[in-house]
Amino acid sequence: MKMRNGIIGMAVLALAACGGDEPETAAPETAAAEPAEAMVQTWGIGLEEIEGSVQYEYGAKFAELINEKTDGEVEVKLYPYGQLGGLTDIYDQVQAGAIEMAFGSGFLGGTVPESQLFSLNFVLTDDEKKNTEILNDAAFRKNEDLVASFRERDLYPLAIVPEGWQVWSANKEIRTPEDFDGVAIRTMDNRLLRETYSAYGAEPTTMEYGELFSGMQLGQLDANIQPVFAHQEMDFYQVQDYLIFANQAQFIATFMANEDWYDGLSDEYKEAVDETVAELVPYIHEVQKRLNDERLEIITENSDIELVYLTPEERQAFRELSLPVRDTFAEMVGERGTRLMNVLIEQVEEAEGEDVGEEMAAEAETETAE
Ligand code: 6CS
Repeated sequence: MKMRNGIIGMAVLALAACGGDEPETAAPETAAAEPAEAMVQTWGIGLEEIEGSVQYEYGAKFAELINEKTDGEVEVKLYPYGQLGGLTDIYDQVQAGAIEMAFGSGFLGGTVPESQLFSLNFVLTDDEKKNTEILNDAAFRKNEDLVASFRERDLYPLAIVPEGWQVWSANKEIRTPEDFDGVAIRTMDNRLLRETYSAYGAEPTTMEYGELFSGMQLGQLDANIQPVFAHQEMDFYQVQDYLIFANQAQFIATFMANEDWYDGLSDEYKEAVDETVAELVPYIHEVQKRLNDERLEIITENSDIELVYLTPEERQAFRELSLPVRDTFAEMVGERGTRLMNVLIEQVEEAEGEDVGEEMAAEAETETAE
C-alpha cells in the first residue's frame, strides 16, 4: 500500500510540474494581505468533473474563500477530471494523501460502500434546496455513522453536494418500467444503481465518465443518467433523442478530505475549512440551479431533443419498484449503513412534516382572515 501511495504521490508531483495538464489555481477575487512566500501552502482538490461544472464552481469558490480567510497563506489548486486519471484514481489519491481533498459520487461506492445511500431513488423530498439543507445539517452530515464510514477509509466528509436532478437521456421515450425493457443504460459503478435500474426493467451497464460519449455514439449504450449540466457540457445530448425528467433522485457528491490531513490542520485552518463548507451550502444550491437551467436552454436551442416530464402517477410506478432496493442497501452495508439510511429517512419525514404544518398554519390564517 505504501509503495502504491508513493507512486501515486509521484504521479501528482509530475503532473503538477508538466505544463499542458497544469492544474488550475483558482485566483482569489480580492487580494488578501501578501504572506511571505515560504509561508504559502497549496492544497489540491481532485474534481470528478471538468471546468464549468458544479464541482468546478464549488472548488473555485472554496479556493477564493480559503485564500481570504487565511490571509493568503493557502492557495487551492483544482485538478479537473482527467488530470489525475479516472474516477477511482482520484479517490485513491485523496486516500493516500497525494491530494488533500476530492469529490466522490456514484463511483465512490467501491471505496465507501455506505456512500451508495446517495444513489437511492425516491428517498429525499421533491424540494432540492431542502434536500441540500437536510444533507448538510449537523444531524446528518456530522452523524457518527456517516463520519465513521469515511474515516474507516482514511477520508473525512466535509460537505454533501447535490448537483441537480438526475435526468435520463435515451434513444426512445421512457414513461413506464415496461419502456425500459432491453434498454442498456449506463449507471455509475455501484451495485445499488445496478439493482435500481434492474428493478426498473433496464439493463444497467457500467462505463467510465470519459467514455460515455463514444459509448452512446457507437450504440453500446441506449441511455444515460446525468444532471442536465453534464448532459450539455459532455455533449451527451447530441447523441440521444429524449431527456426524461422523473425526479427520482438528485446527483449527489461528497466533498471529502484525507482524514490525517484534516485532523492535522491547525485550529485556525480547520475553522477556515469548516466555516467555508458551511457558507457554500446555500451558494452551491444557487449555482447548480443556475447551471442546470442555463444548460437546458442551450440543449433545447442546439438540438431537437425531446423533453419528457413524468406525471406523478408515472413517477409512482418507479417509486414502488425502488422501495425494495432499500433492503438491498441494508444487506450490503450492514447495521451502521442501515442506521444512517434510517436517520436520513427520519430527517426527510421531519422536514416534510414541517411543510405540512406550515401549509396548515397558512390555511388556518387565511380562513381566520376571511
Ligand atoms: O456520471 C459520472 O460518472 C459523473 N457525472 C457527473 C455529473 N459528475 C461526476 C460523475 O463521475
